[in-house]
Amino acid sequence: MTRPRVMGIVNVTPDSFSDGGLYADADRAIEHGRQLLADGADLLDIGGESTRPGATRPVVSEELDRVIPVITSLVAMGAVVSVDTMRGAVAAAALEAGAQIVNDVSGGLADPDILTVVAGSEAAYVAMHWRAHATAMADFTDYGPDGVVESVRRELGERLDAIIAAGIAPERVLLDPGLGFAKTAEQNWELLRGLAAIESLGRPLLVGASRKSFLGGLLAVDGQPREVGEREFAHAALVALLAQRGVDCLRVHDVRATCDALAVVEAMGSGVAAVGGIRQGDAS
Ligand code: PMM
Repeated sequence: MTRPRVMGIVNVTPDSFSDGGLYADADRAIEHGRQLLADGADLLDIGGESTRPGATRPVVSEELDRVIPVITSLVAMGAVVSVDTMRGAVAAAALEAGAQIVNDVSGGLADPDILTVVAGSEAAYVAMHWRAHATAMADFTDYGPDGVVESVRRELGERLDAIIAAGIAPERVLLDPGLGFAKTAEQNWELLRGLAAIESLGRPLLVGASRKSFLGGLLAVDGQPREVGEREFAHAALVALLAQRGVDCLRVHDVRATCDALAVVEAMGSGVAAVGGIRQGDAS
C-alpha cells in the first residue's frame, strides 16, 4: 500500500465555507502555505474562487490577482503547487507561474478552454465530478434510478473521454467524486462506500472530504451541525479508512492531523513501530 499524497488547501478567498477570509490576503496565504508544508503537505492547492453552495463567482482579473502572487511565492519556496480553478485563463497564468497541477472542480465543463491549456502543457489534471455552479448545484442532486455511484461513474467516464479527446494523456489525469458538489450528505456517504466503482475508470483518485458539511451533519447535536473548525477528528478517521482503500491523494485543511492519521495507518500496515523518529522499544 502506498501512502496517499497530502494536498494542503490554501483558499485565497473571502468567502470559502471552511476558512473564508482567513487567508484572503496574499501574505497570510503564503504564510499558511509555508506552515502546511512544514506540517507535512506533499503539495499545495491554491484557489481564488469559493465553491460554497450559493457563492457568486469572482471576475477573472480578481481570481488572477488572488492566486498568482501566492503561487509565485510558494513555487519559489520549492512547493509543488496545484491551482484550483475552473478557468482556462487562470490555469494558463498559474502554469506560467510554476504550478504543476490544474485542479478543475468542473472537470472541463465550466470552461472547455481549460482542457486546451492543460493539453498544451505537461501539467497533471484533476477532474472532479460536477454538475452546476455553486448558485445552482443544490438543484442537481437527483441521480435517478441508477443512483449516485453509478451516475457519477458514468458522468466522470464521459469527462475522461472528453479530456483524452482534447489531447491530455490519461496518465496525467486524476479523478475525484466531488463530495458536496450537487450531493446530499447521504449521497456523499454512498460515494465514499462505492469508491471502487469510480476506481474502475482506471485513474488515481483524489478525495476532498475535509471540513465538509456531511461531516458536520454526522456529528450534529439536537439538529445543530458540528462547527466547521471542529470536524477534524471525524475527518482523520475517514483519512485512515481512505488510505486503507488505496486513495491516491487527499485534499485537506488539517495537514498535521491528516499526516498523524496516515502515520498510524502506515505503522499498522507495515508492522513497524519506528515511524517519524520514535525509537522501537521507547515506551514513553
Ligand atoms: N472541494 C472544494 C474545492 N475544491 N477540489 C477538488 N478536487 N475536490 C474537492 O472536493 C474540492 C475542491 C471545496 O472545499 P473548500 O472550500 O474547503 O476548499
